[in-house]
Amino acid sequence: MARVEMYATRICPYCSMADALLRSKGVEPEKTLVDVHTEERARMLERSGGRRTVPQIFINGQHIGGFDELKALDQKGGLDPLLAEAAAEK
Ligand SMILES: N[C@@H](CCC(=O)N[C@@H](CS)C(=O)NCC(=O)O)C(=O)O
Repeated sequence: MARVEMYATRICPYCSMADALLRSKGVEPEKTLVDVHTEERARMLERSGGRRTVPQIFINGQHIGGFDELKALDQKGGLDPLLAEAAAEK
């Protein structure tokens, strides 16, 4: 099973939609709430190449983008194979 990370905030409709899509695939994303843990926002910007909106989603460390990109990836059939990839051993 892949490791799915999601930078989010507590009130965020796009985060909720991303969460629902991932859960529909049986995946529970590891959430980092950047409005609670504000020090993590800099890390999100660094990892996402400067993207400021939430969510920012990573699958096995690969930056996917926000909800729109996640949904587009699913619609072209690319999400399921990524989610099926095992997370790298740490
Ligand atoms: N196209 C983006 C839209 C994300 C978005 O607008 N998120 C809102 C929160 S739900 C946000 O970050 N707003 C703050 C901002 O635009 O700076 C996606 O699909 O993720």
